[in-house]
Amino acid sequence: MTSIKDSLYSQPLGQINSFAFDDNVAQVFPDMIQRSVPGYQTMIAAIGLLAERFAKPNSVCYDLGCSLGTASFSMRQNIHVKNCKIIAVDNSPAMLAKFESVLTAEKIPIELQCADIRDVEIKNASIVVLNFTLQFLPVEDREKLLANIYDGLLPNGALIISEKLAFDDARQHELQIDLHHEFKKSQGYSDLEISQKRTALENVLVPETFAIHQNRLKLVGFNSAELWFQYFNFASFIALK
Ligand code: GEK
Repeated sequence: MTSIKDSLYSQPLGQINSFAFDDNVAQVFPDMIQRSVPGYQTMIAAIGLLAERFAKPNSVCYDLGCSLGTASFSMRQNIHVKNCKIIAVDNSPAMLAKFESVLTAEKIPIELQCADIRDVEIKNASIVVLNFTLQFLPVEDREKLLANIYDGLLPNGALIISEKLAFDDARQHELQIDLHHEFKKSQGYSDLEISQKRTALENVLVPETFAIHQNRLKLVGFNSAELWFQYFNFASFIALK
């Protein structure tokens, strides 16, 4: 998807509002996520490979917090089984409008739902993807969502979660944040952009440690949850039912 360059935080802002997935963000989103999330393309490509492996005939693949649909398209490209559909959910009308504008009818249909992922019923799922979405839910709502996903997954189904991580050790935590900022600088973001965006995301994106994620996944029933990718404080894990 072609994208306008993200310069939303390039000028000094008198007041920095909390980050929201509005029209301005949707316009620049492909550029923003690509230059902000180390390894984003690698994770998207792997979601395709995982969908190829886990998607079952006559089942549903969910992309929760789909934004412009990059993970959905990667899944669709790689699913070869019959009678499978993708349900892509987001509560940002701006994101879904852009997603819809590039959506074509193909063998594996992609159904868009404008809804809060906390209200979506997960049913007959062979694979569920939360690619950088869980981090935006209040911490107290995360367990219920994951329990709902676990219940809706078929036996041997997979949940893929990608998240920004926190670290228990203070030195490591600071180091990883600093390395991420270096990554953003290498992608052309200025110190001002990095610092204003960080303020906007305060209390909106709440990272947790991998141990917390892993314990929660086990608590709701997943008997196996492991990291498959990490680049500084950005990681992706697979939980198996
Ligand atoms: C990708 N997965 O490109 N209900 C529904 N959607 C939500 C909710 C919620 N409660 N909270 C946040 N969102 C995508 C990238 S972006 C990640 C995901 C990022 C949506 C929000 O509107 C946004 O589109 C998405 O989750 C998070 O693979 O920007 O760092």
